[in-house]
Amino acid sequence: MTMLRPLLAAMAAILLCSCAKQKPGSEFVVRIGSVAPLTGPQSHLGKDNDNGVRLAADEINASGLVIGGKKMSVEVLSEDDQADPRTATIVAQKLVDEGVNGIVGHFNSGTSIPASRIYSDAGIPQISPSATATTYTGQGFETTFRVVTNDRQQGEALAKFATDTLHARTVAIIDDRTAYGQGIADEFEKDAKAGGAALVAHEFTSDHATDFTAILTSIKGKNPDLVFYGGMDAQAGPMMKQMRNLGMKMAFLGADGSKSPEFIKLAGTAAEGAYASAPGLPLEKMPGGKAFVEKFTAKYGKIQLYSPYSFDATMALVNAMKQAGSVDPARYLPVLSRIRMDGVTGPISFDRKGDILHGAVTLYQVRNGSWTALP
Ligand code: ABU
Repeated sequence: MTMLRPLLAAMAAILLCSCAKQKPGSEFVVRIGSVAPLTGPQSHLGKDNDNGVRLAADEINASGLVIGGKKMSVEVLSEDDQADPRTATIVAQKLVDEGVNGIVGHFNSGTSIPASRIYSDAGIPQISPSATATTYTGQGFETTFRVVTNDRQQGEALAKFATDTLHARTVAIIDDRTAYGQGIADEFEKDAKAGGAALVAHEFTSDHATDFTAILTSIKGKNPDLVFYGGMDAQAGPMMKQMRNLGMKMAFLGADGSKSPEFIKLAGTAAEGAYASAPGLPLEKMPGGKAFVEKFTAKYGKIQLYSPYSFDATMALVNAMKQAGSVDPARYLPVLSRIRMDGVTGPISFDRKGDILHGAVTLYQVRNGSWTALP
């Protein structure tokens, strides 16, 4: 079946003919699907991703796009998957039926994974700017890529930081049972134990919860050196606040889902001192970071998390189309898999699974009300 996949994908692409549509004038349109939660508790993160795609499309269109000798423009088709796996498959099929040429998304691992089968069956390249769960690129699909470091690397860096830098000897873990939250928590747990830390509790919540008093009270009784949370800022912020309200003074460590300005807003003064990781370099150290911040903030306001990556994902799709001289997924997919490109976030190229090559991880702490990169 794995051997047949590329063939089936190519056949599906020909049948669906995701070629450029022509406008009433003479210009052709490249359609890029941008999928993220645009409503609900993660909408600030989803809109951030979507705005990164739109900024890239505006830049491409302003500079004049020619592919295979034809003047083209990029049209962004934004869809709201509500961070919900089932909704994700519905909007993925809708975009396939609309004949998109490529996908930037989805935002969440839990939505990117089920949607990736639909894009694979249709032969449409998908680059997630933010889904970090290892499963996403572990399914053997030729069409599945990401421009962020995965949770194997992130979990390892987090555990090493917990045991070697913070000298945590006992840890408690909470996760939200999503593909991302559970995945990163399991990676952290494995490596923290290997690093000599004892697990005193592993508790579960959901990506809709707001009250963590019961599980925090139970963890408080076990008095760990550190609490690790695998999940998103909408839960991590209130959780941090409730921890401090309960008099829990131990270190709080999250991963990229916690590392947003929204976390600080939700946790208030309790955010001070919290730790989190994020894939890649800090914005100020990204090769195109300074220029990106200026352009993005002027148009959309504060960067939340992954808009530089959704910008790069869009550029990677279009650069592959330019190099292939075609917007036909079957023609540009092989070029995308071998692409070498200097992005805002750093060099973009993929390994055989579709993971970014040479991905970094950075640790941060909230200091004086902002996330500050640690040396
Ligand atoms: N990587 C954190 C946010 C998105 C996700 O992987 O679910």
